Amino acid sequence: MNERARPEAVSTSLENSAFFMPFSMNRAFKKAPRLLARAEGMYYYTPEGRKILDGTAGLWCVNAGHCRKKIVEAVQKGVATLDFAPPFQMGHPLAFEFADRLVPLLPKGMTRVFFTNSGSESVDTALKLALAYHRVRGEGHRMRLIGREKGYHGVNFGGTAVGGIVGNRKIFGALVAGVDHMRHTHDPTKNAFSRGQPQHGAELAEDLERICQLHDPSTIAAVIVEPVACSAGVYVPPQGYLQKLREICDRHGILLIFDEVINAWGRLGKPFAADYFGVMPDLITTAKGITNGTVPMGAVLMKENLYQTFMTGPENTIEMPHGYTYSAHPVACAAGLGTLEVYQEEGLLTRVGELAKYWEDAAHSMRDCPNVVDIRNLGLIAAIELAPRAGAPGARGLEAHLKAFEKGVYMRVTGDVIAFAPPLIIKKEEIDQLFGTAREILKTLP
Ligand code: PXG
Ligand code: PLP
Repeated sequence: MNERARPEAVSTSLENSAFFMPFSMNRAFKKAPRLLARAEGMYYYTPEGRKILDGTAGLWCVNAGHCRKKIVEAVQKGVATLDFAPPFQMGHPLAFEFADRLVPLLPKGMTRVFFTNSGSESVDTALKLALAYHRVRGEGHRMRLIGREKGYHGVNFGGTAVGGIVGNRKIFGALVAGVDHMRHTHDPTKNAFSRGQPQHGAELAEDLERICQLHDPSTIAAVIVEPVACSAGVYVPPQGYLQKLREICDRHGILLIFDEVINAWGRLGKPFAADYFGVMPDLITTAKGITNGTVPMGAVLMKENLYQTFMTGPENTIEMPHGYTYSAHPVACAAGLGTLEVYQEEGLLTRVGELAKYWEDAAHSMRDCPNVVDIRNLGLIAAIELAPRAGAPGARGLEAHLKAFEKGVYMRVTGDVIAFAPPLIIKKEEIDQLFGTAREILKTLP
């Protein structure tokens, strides 16, 4: 037994814990931890038993609410039946069943599913699929990948490279060659306090045409965007913008990838954002809500023609030399099947349609609070942007986050932007509690 494993060596303080926390202020957190011990429905419970309203669906993933019986039981049964099965050159029934059950929910024309274990893996998988697709078709000269400023596409190399959040990129060197970025679509001078999709900015899609002319379109494999950019601070696409991106991609034979890791699974009131916006990408990356966050899983969804392109060589070759040890993990498939049942029984993939107006009004009622410089919303997503405190950007946002936790609300903060995206089972009273707590905090926050 090593030192750390001995019961007497275990300290109740977290200050010296071995756990290197991801995307966290490790030292500050370990001095003043915020722990969640249990969860049910709309609520987390701390180890002391304090009840915390979940304003962010965990990390934008627990769309059906926490510890749903059907999903828990599906996982329990799944793990007791088949703990693991090798996914390469072997299979298990749930993988095929889950993929086939997903297809009717997908935007029309999307017919094939490649499983991963996270959004980051989905993004890197989709980028590789795009490059390989062109290569297999004899257009291997299409090697460039285009992302967008303020985009978040996870943390693997491809996703970091096409991502557009400076702080997530700058310390990791040159990343992947051949990547370029379009301008972001955020224009507060014209669009501040827009309700839903901003009116101005469709023309920003022309930035893709500029990039095409700079590099020559024949060098570009794919463009990846989040329809609603969530992580960087909730940027809703201007009216007509996504349609224009689609047109430019079509004009030049470029694949369009929608990163719907957050946007999918009912967040906008449709199963997928592609349906909500009426714009069809060639590939969709997703994760999170696919298993209600219960077991890690992601997927890349694709159009039939892409899949068929890979199926053209000799039958005794591996069509896609890519995949993960845990692709289509049986326990994740079980969780996914349980999740789909809950979504369907409760109509959760379209429920937001009924709630969106109430939600929008509640979000925009925050406009008179001190330091609020913008409010953005779509579906069951809202962001309240605060003016940064002089000389201390992010401080006001962080304090709001900490105070909210004290007051029994979990809200996500990125810089000085507060973001809300609760489970889709939220009740109107709970919406009032979320924004009511935020209002109380903002009124007193220096
Ligand atoms: N693409 C998008 C659009 C995402 O939102 C990923 C890829 C990566 O997924 P994984 O499963 O590898 O984390 C995401 C994930 C936040 C936050 O607080 C958002 C994400 C992850 C962690 C935190 O905004 N989005
Ligand atoms: N590194 C090594 C040495 C491996 O053997 C493997 C998988 O077999 C990996 C990385 C990739 O791991 P995963 O398939 O879980 O992504």
